[in-house]
Amino acid sequence: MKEQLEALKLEALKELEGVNDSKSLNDLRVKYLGKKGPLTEILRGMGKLSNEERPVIGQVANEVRAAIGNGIQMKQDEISQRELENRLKEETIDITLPGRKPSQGAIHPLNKVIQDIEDIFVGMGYTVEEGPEVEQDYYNFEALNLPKDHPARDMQDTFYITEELLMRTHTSPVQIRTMEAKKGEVPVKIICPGRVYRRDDDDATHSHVFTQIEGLVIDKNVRMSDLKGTLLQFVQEMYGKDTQIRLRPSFFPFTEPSAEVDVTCASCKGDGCRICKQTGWIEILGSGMVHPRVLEMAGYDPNEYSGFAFGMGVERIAMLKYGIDDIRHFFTNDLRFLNQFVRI
Ligand code: 2NL
Repeated sequence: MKEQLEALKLEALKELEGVNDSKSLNDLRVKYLGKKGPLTEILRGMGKLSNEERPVIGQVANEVRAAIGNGIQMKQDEISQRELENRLKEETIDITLPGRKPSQGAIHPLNKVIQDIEDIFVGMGYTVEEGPEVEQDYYNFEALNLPKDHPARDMQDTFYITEELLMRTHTSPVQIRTMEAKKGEVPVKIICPGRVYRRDDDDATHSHVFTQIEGLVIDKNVRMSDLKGTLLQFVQEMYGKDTQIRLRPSFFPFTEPSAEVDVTCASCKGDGCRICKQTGWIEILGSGMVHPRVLEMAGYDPNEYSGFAFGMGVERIAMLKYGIDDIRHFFTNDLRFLNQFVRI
């Protein structure tokens, strides 16, 4: 029986040498170590052995089983290793193919100018407020001292949605809403950027939708000199330290007095050129002291508080800054235009 077991071991190990894949290896395991295999059969017959023989044969049988088992395990490791190497070889990615270069995006010049203006005013202690583009008649006109029969409130110039709802024509309603929310508290020191809408025929300098930034300061003892100093600081940060301003008397229904603000022409430094129509000055914003009736309607006693306000068209500021000759460029999104602003 001992010889039988040794022969079985040799046969199994010899057959193992020829095995080269997982399936044949498994077949071999079943054949020699399986329930119906010769080793199991021999072990089952152990009961018939004498008491002296049983432990001797038992030990040999265990050794044979261990030897075959080890052989199978070593072969299994060898096959697994080879299969892994084959898979790695097959799945290798060719990283020598040149990548596709992503095209670089850019901040839209209009957004860049909005950010720059916001930064300048935030630096002076202002906060930024936003509000709805679809607005109530009250906030867009009535609260700004523009009653229903006012000539400056031409139906022709406004996109109406209903009798009471319209597309805002300026960002002033955001300022009215902010004042209302603060319930008479001071200081109010805000700028309001946003899209506004006017019924206009589009051309090189007009667009029915454009971007406005308005500013508002309300406190005790706010004077016209505060307005002038603030705007001077703004234009010098925006256009350079040697930029000057001049205020011309003007009229808005929501400010009194009102002033139009010019800056020295950046192209000719004030000498006169085509861009400033030989005047040396370029108009960039409208401004004034908040009308007492506007203060009152928004919940601020005009005998106690005063304020200044200003408004500018961002496209116009951007056109002057970057020498853009047609406002429609901002909305066409032609990449030949936009790509010029990748590094601003
Ligand atoms: C312009 C002129 C201006 C204002 C806007 C304003 C807002 C409130 C009260 C009083 Cl809540 N005024 N805003 C004042 C003066 C001028 O804008 O030419 N914009 C493009």
